[in-house]
Amino acid sequence: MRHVALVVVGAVALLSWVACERRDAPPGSTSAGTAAAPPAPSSPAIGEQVVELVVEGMHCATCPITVRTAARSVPGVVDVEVTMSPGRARVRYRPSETDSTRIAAAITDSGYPAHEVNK
Ligand SMILES: [Cu+2]
Repeated sequence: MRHVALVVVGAVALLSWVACERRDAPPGSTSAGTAAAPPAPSSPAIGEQVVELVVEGMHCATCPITVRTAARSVPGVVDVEVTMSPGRARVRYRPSETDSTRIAAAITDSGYPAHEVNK
């Protein structure tokens, strides 16, 4: 089963995910400097966009990890936040490399039908 195979990867992903939330910074932004008023955690950088997707069928703790892994596998995706209830994926991506349709398709292909919130 997919879930069993993902346990090890999932544990690592979950740890880095939690650590990432504690840092309140997107991965890769290690620039130290002004301690004052860093940008909000998920605010897109210049040239990036954020799309919120409805994700159906998540039912246990590993499901969001599967969804996140699927979305992150899409070239151009920068960061992904997944919540189980409600089932949502907030995806930050570079529109020069991918689009919301491809991201939704990748999540759908992983077993969780996904579509944009407003579509
Ligand atoms: Cu599950």
